[in-house]
Amino acid sequence: MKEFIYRHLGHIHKTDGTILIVTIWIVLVLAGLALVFARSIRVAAIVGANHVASLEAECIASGATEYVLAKLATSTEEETSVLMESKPYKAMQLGKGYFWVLRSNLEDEREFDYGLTDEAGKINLNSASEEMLLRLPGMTAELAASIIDWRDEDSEISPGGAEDEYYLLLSQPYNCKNSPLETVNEILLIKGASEDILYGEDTNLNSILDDHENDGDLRDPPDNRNGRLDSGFYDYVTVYSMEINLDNEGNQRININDVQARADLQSELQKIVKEERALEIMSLVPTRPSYTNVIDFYFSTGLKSEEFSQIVDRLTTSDEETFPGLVNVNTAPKAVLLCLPGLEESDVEALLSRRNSDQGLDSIAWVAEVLNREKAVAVGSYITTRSFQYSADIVSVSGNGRAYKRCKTVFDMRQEKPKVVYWKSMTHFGWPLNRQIVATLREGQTLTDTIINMN
Ligand SMILES: [Ca+2]
Ligand SMILES: [Ca+2]
Ligand SMILES: [Ca+2]
Ligand SMILES: [Ca+2]
Repeated sequence: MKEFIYRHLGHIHKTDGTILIVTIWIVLVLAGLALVFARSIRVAAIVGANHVASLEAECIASGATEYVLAKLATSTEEETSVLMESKPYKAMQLGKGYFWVLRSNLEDEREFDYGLTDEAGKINLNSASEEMLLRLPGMTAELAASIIDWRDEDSEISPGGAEDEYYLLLSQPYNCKNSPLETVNEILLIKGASEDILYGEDTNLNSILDDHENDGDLRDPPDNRNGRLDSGFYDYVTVYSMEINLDNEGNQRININDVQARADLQSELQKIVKEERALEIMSLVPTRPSYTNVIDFYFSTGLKSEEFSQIVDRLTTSDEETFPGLVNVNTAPKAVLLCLPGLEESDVEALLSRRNSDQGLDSIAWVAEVLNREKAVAVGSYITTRSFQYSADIVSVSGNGRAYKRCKTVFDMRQEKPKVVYWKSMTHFGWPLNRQIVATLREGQTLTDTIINMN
């Protein structure tokens, strides 16, 4: 009996132990599950919050695009310089977030610049001559020749260039385009082109010498660690600049090479000078004129500078409806002016110093005053003082600093209502502004002027 009781008790104890262990396991498993759930809910919450932040940044970027469109739509002819001002494009608050319109500062690689970029202040890859392309910083003879072959209709290979024969033998073959480039980045498809040539050391395209762009091979990109930003020609080229061959009022111009237009030219002259003077000028116009451009007309007829500046907008030497790629001499940076045919460093310096005086720049007449006859006529067919296309490098950030977006948008103002002709996400190039901005927002603080102005 005793034995039986002991055995039974023993059995009871054993069962208790098992229950305890099972209970502990169940508790452990439940606790584990709770932890797993908590974690996955936390992850889901973070993912959700990040998604919301990402949408917020996207909305701010769209808002910024509308803002630029509205600015362009309400600007008048005289106000185009206002468009270039940086103030309205720096840390603009929209909802809880912010946006910037970043502009490459070609003067100083340590300071950010903001505002719209004038596409007419660049060299147009579709209309520039090989000689002009060759003058771009970092351009190679091979690439310049290949750009010409890429855009010309024929299949004749120019020296150093490439047509179908080259492109069809690539491991991923494609045809030579034989028509104009539609985007600047299309250049990367052309023989001899590379991101290295196009962007140089400025791989995040902010025109600032960032730490990783000046540390040699330590971090990407490889750079020469010389303390200077050796950038490519990306900032100096476009495919968008295009102007209409109408005067500032939208009227048809007088083609001074058209024999039929003599009477029109004379009456136009009489609007600005006395009849006697008009006849004097007309006596110098040959019966079959063939002026290279309006600057050629200016020198050939001995017009006075003030006469020329009053009439130049009314004149043309071409029946073409549009001119692709005219360079706006009022906005083009030095490197672009240096690409104009026949100009030397000293000519460009003279142009820049005259331009800085900011007087009488409303027509190309001022260029004819600064350069000698030969040089002025040589550049006369490539220049303008008007711009119809602007681009905006928009950077937006959510109010909590958790997400940002960057996009490049090109606006065309040839019609009454400006329109977007190009849009591309640039977010993959990374956050281009000072990191302190994002860090501050992440800490839940608002941006102070000190942080906004940090470079
Ligand atoms: Ca071709
Ligand atoms: Ca950079
Ligand atoms: Ca590096
Ligand atoms: Ca460098």
